[in-house]
Amino acid sequence: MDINTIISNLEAKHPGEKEYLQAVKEVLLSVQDVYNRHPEFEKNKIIERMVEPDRIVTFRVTWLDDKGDVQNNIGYRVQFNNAIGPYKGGIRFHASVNLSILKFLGFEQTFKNALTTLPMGGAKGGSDFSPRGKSDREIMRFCQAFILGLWKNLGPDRDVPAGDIGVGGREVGYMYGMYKRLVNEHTGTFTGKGLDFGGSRIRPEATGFGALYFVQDVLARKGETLEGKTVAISGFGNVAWGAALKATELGAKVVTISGPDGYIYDPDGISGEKIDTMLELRATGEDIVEPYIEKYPNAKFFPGKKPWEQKVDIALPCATQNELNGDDAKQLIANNVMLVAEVSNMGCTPEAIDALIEHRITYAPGKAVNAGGVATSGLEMSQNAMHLQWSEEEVDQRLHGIMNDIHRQCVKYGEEPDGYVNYMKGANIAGFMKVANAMMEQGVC
Ligand code: 2IT
Repeated sequence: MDINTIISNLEAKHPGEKEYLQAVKEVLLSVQDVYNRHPEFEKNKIIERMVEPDRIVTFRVTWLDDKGDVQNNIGYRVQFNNAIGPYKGGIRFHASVNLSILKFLGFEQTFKNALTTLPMGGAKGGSDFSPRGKSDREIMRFCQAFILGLWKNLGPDRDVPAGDIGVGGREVGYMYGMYKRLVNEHTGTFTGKGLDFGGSRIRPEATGFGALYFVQDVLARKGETLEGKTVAISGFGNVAWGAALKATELGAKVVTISGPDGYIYDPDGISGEKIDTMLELRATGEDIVEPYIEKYPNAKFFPGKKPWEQKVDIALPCATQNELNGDDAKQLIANNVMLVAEVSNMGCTPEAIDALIEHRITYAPGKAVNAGGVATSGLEMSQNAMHLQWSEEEVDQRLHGIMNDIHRQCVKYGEEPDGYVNYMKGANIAGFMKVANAMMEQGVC
C-alpha cells in the first residue's frame, strides 16, 4: 500500500487525534522514497505495524486532595514499540494530556530512542492531572495513585518511565517509592531518579546539554560557533534551564525565556544566577515567568506573547508541541535567523517547518536535538544494571559522543545535492531504518 493511502486510512481510523496524525504524517512523508525502495517492508506491512502502538493501558487515578475531597483523573501508558529494547519514555502530567498527545509522543520516542544507538524501545505516559497550585502532599498522593494503576505493566526489562512536562525529580521519586513498595524490588524501573537511589549524574541537565552539543555540530558544519550568538529560548522548565546553562557556557547570549503568561526579554543576557531564577520560578508551582522582572528590572515582560518576535541568531523552542507556528517562522526568517532547533517534542507546526525548509534555514527536529535526555536515561539504565554510578565526566563524555553520532546520522541521510541538510528527513530516515530492520529480523509478530 502506498504511503498516502496508509495516511488516509489512519486519518479515517483515528479521527480527531490531530497531534498523533501530525507526527505520523511527518515521518511517513520523509521516509516515502526509502520505503518505496524496500518492497519487503510493504510485504511485511512494516509501516502499518509501526504506526499503531503495541499496547495502550488506560486507568482511573483516584486520590484525596488536602481538603479530604475525592479527585479523579485519567492515567495512560502508551507502549508504542519494543523492537529495539524495553519500552522507554517519559510521563507527562498536564491538564492538556489526552491519548492523541501521548500517541504522538510515544511514536516520536520510538524513532528518537533508535537514534540514540542505545537499546531502548518507545513509550509515553501521563495524566490530565495539573500540578499547578497543588501542594507537595497532593502531588505525592497523586503520584502514588498513578503508580497503583500502572505498576504491573512496568519493569526494568519491560517498560522504564521517566519525566516529561510536569514530572521532575520529585515526582519520579514519589512514583518510584510506591513502585518499589509494590514489587518489593529495587531495580532501575525509572530514570531521572535521585542521585542517592540510582539516578545518573547529568540527567537533569542532559536534554539541554545534548541539544547544545547538537547545535554546536550544526554550526561547525557551517564554519560557525556559538560564541557571541544570540539565542531565544521558550519555556522555563528543566529543558530550558539545561539549554540556557550550556548555551551560556559556550559563549552564546540567551535573551528570552517564556511561560504560559508571556515571555521575558533580557537584553543583558540570562546567565549566572539568573538561570537559577528559572528554578525558583518553577518552585512556586504557579507556572508564570512575570516575577523575573521584579528581580531584574532591566528585563521586559511581554504578556501573552511568544519570544519568536525577537531578532536572534538561534531559536530554541523548549516548552511544548506546536509552540512555533508558520507566522512565527516567517518572523524569524525576516529577522535572518540562522537555525531553529526544537528542544521540545514537535515544537514547530508543519507550516513552520515548510517555511523554514523552503527558505533554506536550518531546521532540526526534536527527535534528534532533544535525544540527549533519553540517551542519558539509557546511561542510567546501564549504571543500574551494573550496580554502579559513573562520574559527571564519564556521563557527559558519553552524552556528547551520542549527540555527535546523531548529528552524523542526520547528515548521512539528510544532506541534499546543494549541501543543505534536511535534518528532519535525515533523523526520520535514520530512525525508521533501524526500527524497520529490527522488526524485519524478528519476524511477523
Ligand atoms: O521526551 C523525552 O525524550 C523525555 N521526556 C525523556 C524520556 C526518558 O525516558 O528519559
